Amino acid sequence: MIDKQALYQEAAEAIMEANETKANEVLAMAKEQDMDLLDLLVKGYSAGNEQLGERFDKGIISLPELIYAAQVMKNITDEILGILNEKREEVAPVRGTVVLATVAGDVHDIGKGIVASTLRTAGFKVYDLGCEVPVETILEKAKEYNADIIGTSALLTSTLAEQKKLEKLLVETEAKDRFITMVGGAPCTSRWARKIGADGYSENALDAVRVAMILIEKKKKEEE
Ligand code: B12
Repeated sequence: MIDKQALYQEAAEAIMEANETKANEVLAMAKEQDMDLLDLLVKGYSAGNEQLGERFDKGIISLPELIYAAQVMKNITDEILGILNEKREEVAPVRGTVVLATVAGDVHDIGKGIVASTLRTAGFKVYDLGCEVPVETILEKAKEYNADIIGTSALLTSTLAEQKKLEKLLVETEAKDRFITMVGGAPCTSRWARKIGADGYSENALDAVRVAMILIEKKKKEEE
């Protein structure tokens, strides 16, 4: 029996070393021991990803190295989210419908994928529109799927403005009252959310579930 913390550490190291083989070996061990894979993703691989960002920030690693390691992170994230999706049983009744997207000009989609997964686990129906999605498409899809919540992810300071653009579009098209909006991504803060008129913000995927539930309940009460 391998210690959980040791496996989290191995997972983090696999990402920092951009070692796909090691990343897969850790996942295989975790599966064998029937570990919670979402925990492994958040506390293990993602922790390594965070440290990777810090190293890139400090100039310790170059952009090609970041791209390579990020691909390992992306592959293992997709693998884990795939397993979790397969395992997930339909939870009835559905708590609400969420449309999620990374905004236009932004390719960062690892965090959004994790948010999609935790929301699904909590019983939300989630439509993940992918990355680099223009606000017009986000709104169109939210209407098509009759979403309760629109969640946008932005990882670049330059693409944060898209979240503001969405709020503006919602007001201009008189759709603001119809949808709850949530924003996230590393440069995002609760202050930013308040400033642009978004209804909710969360720093991580677990908190996103808590915030989504509170906002849905609040909306239901208002509609009663
Ligand atoms: C991995 C990575 C990449 C990968 C992305 C791969 C992918 N498929 O996603 C690659 C290598 C492609 C990449 C490219 C670039 N990157 Co980059 N990248 C990162 C890195 C290291 C990690 C991001 C990540 O995945 N974090 C892990 C996840 C789990 O965390 P998260 O995304 O924050 O998500 C969590 C929360 O924010 C929240 N959340 C996220 N979304 C949402 C949405 C909602 C609705 C809610 C409620 C919550 C929520 O929950 C998530 C889970 O807990 C960050 C550094 C960092 N520390 O953020 C830089 C970083 C974001 N990148 C940066 C830069 C500059 C770039 C490039 C411009 C580099 C370049 N010169 O080309 C390009 C941009 C390309 C583009 N047009 O988008 C900068 C941004 C600086 C800035 N302030 O604008 C950072 C901060 C690195 C740095 N310190 O300089 N990058």
